Amino acid sequence: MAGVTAAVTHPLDPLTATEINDAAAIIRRECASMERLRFPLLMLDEPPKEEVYGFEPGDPICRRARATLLNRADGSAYEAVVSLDEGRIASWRSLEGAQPPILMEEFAAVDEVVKNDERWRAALRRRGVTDFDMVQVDLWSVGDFPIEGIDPARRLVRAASYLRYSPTDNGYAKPIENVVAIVDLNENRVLKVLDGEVVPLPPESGNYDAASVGDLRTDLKPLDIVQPEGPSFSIEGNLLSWQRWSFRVSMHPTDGLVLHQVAYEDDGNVRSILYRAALSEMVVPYGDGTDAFHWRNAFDAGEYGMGRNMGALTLGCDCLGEIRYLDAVVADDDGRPTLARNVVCIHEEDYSILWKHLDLSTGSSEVRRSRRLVVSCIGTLGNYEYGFYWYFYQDGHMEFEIKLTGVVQTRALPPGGVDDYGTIVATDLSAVNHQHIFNMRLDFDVDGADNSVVEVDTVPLPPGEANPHLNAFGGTETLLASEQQAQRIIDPLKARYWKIVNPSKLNRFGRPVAYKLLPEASSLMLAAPESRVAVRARFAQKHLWVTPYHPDEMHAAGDYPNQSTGEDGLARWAAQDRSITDTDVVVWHTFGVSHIARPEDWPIMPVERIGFQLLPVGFFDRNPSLDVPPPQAACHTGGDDGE
Ligand SMILES: [Cu+2]
Repeated sequence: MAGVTAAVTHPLDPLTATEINDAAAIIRRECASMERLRFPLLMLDEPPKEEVYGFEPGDPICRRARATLLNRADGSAYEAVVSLDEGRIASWRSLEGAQPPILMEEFAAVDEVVKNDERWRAALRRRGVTDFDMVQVDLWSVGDFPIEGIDPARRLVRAASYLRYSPTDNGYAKPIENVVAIVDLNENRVLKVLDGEVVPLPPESGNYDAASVGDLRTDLKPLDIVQPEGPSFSIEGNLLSWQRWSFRVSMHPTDGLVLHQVAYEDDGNVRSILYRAALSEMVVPYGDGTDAFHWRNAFDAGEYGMGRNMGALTLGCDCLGEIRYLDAVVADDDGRPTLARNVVCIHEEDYSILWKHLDLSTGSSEVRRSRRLVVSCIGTLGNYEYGFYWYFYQDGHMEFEIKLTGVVQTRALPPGGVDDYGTIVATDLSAVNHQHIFNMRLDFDVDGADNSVVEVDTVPLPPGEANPHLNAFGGTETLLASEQQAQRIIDPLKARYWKIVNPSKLNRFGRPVAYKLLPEASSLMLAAPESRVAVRARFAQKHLWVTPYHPDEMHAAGDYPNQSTGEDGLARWAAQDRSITDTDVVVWHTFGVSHIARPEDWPIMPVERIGFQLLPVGFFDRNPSLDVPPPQAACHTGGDDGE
C-alpha cells in the first residue's frame, strides 16, 4: 500500500484523494448490498496522540479513515473505521437512532421535491406566487420537536420559502410567510405542508450588490500591501511556521478549521501549547415563539458540516496582501474526493504597536511594530457567513475570532404590523431575534500533556492586617479539580479567567508554566433549560467545561446532533465527574452573540465579531518579544538629543 501514503509525511496529514478513493472502495465492497449508500462523512481517523508525539520524520505511518455511512434505501446509518494499510474495515458499528449530517445532494433534492408538491404549490398560489422556479427553498434541520402524525425516526427536514423576482435577488427580503414543508429525505417526498395565515410579501428589495446600490463612493484611494521579499512564514505540506510558532492546519468536514500541535520555539526548545483546537459545535437558536419559527435551531457543525461548507477565498477580496492558500481534499456524498480550492487563507498583518516606551528623562524611545499571522476561512451556512480567524502574535499570545456576517433571517409582517420577536428592518419585514453560540474544543498540552485548570478571580483582599487601607486586591486561584467543579461561567466584574497550568513544569519564579484562556463577555443559551433546544445544546449552559482527554469526546453536542434528543455530549461525559488535575485536560469554551438585529444589519450585516484570547502566564521568563527588531532606525532612537 506504499502508493497510498506516498504523499503523506505526517500522521496528521489529511486523507489524500487516493486514500479517500481507497477507503470508499473498501467500504463499498463490504456494503455491496446497499444500493443507496452515501458517505455523509469520510475523513482521517486521527491517530492516537502517543503515536503522533512519538512520530519521527521517516517513520512508517499507519493510516486509517473514518466514515459515517447512510443507506438511503432504508435509513440505516453506520460508522466505519478503515485500515488503509491493511485494505480492510477495522471497525464497524451501527448508529441506532442517530441521523448523520445532511448530505449535499439532499439540499438539491429538497428544492425539487418541495416544488413538485401539490399542497405546497397550492399554498403558494394562495399567496399569488405562481412562478415556482423563482422560489428559494431553504432547508432546515428539524431538531426533535414532535410533529403530529410523523414518526421522528424518519430522516426529516423542514423547508421554508422565499421569493426572488430575479435569480440574483436577496430572497430574505420576501419570505413566503407561514408555509413550511416537512420532507422525508430518504423517501424523497413531502409528508406535510403547514399552510398558515397569508401574509403579503414585504414590498422593498433587499439587494445589496453594487449594481443595485448604484451610487458608490468615489473617494477611496488605493491601499497596497507590499512584501517585496515575500511573507515571513513557511508552509511545508500542512505545517506552518512563523516567528517561532509552528502548527498544522487542516480542514475537518464537521469542525472546519483545525489546528494541531501548536507550539512555540523558545531558546531552541519547541514547547507545546495545544494539541488540537477547533470548533466542536455551534447552535443558532431563534427566539420567536410562532409556528413558523420556534423550531428553527441550526447546529451548523454537526448537522450541516462546517468544513463541508467552506468557500473558496479570493485574493484582494477575502484576504489582502501577500497571501498563501491551502486547498482541502474533501469527500463528497458518494465518497469521491473533490478539491476545495483556497479554503484557508494565510497572511501577515501589521497590527499597530507591539510595545513602546518613551523615556521622559532622555527623550529616547523604543517602539516595535506588531506583526500578526492570520489563518482564516469562511463558511456559508444558509443565510449566514461565519469567518474563523486565528491570530498569532510575536509575544506568544494567540487569539481566536469569529466574524459573523451574511443576511439575517427574516419574517414577513402583516402590513403595518409589529413583531414581538424581532426588529423591523424594512417595510413589513422583521429580522428575528436569535443567538449564535459556539463551543471551541481546546485540547491543551502546555509544555506536556498533563495539565490542570485554575480559575483566577481578581478581587479585593479582606479588610484586616494585610489590607489596613482597604485598597489591596489580588488574584485568587481556585483549582478546578473535577468535571463538575469545572463547569463555570464568566465574571467580568472579577476579571475572571482560566489558567491551564503544567504543575510539573515550574518557571524561574517557582510557579507552574501556564497559558490563560481570557474569555469575552457573552450570554449563554437564553431559551429555558428545559426547552428542546437547550436540552440538545447543554454545552450552552456554561462558558467553561473541562474534561479529561478521551478520543471519542470530540463534539460538545455529540457526534450526531441532527434530530438528536440531547442525550449525548459534554453534559453526559462530565456527569462522570472525572478528575481533571495533572492529567491530559481538554477545555471546552462556550461563547456567542445574542443577536437582536439592528436596522443597520439589513440588507446585509456588517461583520460582528466574538472570540477569546490565549495568553502566556509565566510560560516565558520575561517578555518574549524583546528580540523583535525595530522596523527602522528612528524607532529606537528619537528625541533631538537622543543620538
Ligand atoms: Cu445573527
